[in-house]
Amino acid sequence: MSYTGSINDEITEEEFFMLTLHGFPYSNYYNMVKHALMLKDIPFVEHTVYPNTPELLQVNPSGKVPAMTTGEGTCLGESSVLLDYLEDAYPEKPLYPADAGARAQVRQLMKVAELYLELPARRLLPAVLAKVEVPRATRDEVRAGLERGVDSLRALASFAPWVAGEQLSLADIHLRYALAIPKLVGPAQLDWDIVAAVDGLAQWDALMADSDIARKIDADMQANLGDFMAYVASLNK
Ligand SMILES: N[C@@H](CCC(=O)N[C@@H](CS)C(=O)NCC(=O)O)C(=O)O
Repeated sequence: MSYTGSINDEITEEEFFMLTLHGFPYSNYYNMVKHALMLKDIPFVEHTVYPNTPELLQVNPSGKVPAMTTGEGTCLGESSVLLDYLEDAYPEKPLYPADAGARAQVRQLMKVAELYLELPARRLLPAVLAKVEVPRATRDEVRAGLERGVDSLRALASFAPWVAGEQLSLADIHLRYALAIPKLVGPAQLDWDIVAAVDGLAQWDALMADSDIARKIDADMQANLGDFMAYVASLNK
């Protein structure tokens, strides 16, 4: 299975020597890294490539999106690793607090968003994309799994105005794009709206959407929809 659509699937010489984000703009994990790159004003190029393709496997052995090549010969995978790399390599405009305890709380929010909100909801994503119903037992399991994330978010988030307090942090960026999956599958499969389920989340979500960076990422995402759906269709052939 390999997708060959109207995408730039060759790594150019320019991309090889510049920090490059590999993946596709419909991907929420890709977008959390892209958002951090833009917020930190780091020059980068985007290489559009879909999961598990030979081009992506060259730079990320798991075949998952996103991947990053640093321009100095280092290939990296896993979004949280890419985000930490950016903090280490580009310490100007930090997106973690300086205090160790506050940093750990930001990381805790990121973990909670990934493990207990994004990942349980992702189980329903193929069915939502294919517009088919999921068995009741699976939906109940996912809904129960999401409750852990929602309870954690209610307890940990301060929304004052950012999720971890007065400073915008990686927790905000991570949560915005992790939430994309429960926001999509909740109404479609669970008759449930996560944004309404947590006090303060709707206002925070609107605040996060109200920036030039978020608008650019959302526009790029919509522009990629056709290509992404062609990739999804190619998986079922
Ligand atoms: N743990 C990975 C998850 C990334 C992920 O699931 N990416 C999706 C695209 S949004 C993907 O590559 N899916 C293809 C697959 O799982 O084979 C990360 O944080 O980077």
